[in-house]
Amino acid sequence: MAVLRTLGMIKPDAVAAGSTGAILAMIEAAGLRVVALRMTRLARAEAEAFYAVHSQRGFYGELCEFMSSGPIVAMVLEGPDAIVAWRTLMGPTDSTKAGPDTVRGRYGTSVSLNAVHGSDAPETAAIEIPFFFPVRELS
Ligand code: IDP
Ligand code: MG
Repeated sequence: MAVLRTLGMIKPDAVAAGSTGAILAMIEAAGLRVVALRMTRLARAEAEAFYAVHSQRGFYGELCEFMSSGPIVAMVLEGPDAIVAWRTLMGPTDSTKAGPDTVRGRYGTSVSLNAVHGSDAPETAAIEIPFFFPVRELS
């Protein structure tokens, strides 16, 4: 398995709930290495740009409103097959269908308020990582 990097986010619902530390503990316990980390906020226009791929979906407005509603934690995670490893740990998009050992199963509440984000492919990670982190922060 190749060592890869992926972009993760702890979304406004989970940050507001005080679940940031518990989610980071799950990430580290799973053997993913945190190589960059920042608490920040997305302006509405930044959320729209980050999720532009979903702009034609019915939930796009709701999604961008949610993602710009409060602080988020952005991070770069590294490890063997990190993109799949992080999405497996996250669980499925719909938190109500996520297992108890997944982040969304523990900290998400619905299909929209689902606690975390993860890149879905190497090409996506290659766009999403520099959205948040300059190269000098990624050593
Ligand atoms: P993912 O985060 O599991 O990759 P995507 O399909 O890429 O899921 O959707 C991006 C985000 O949009 C989801 O994480 C969730 O917050 C929101 N979302 C997805 N589907 C729905 C829906 O049917 N209703 C409301 N929000 C949704
Ligand atoms: Mg996605």
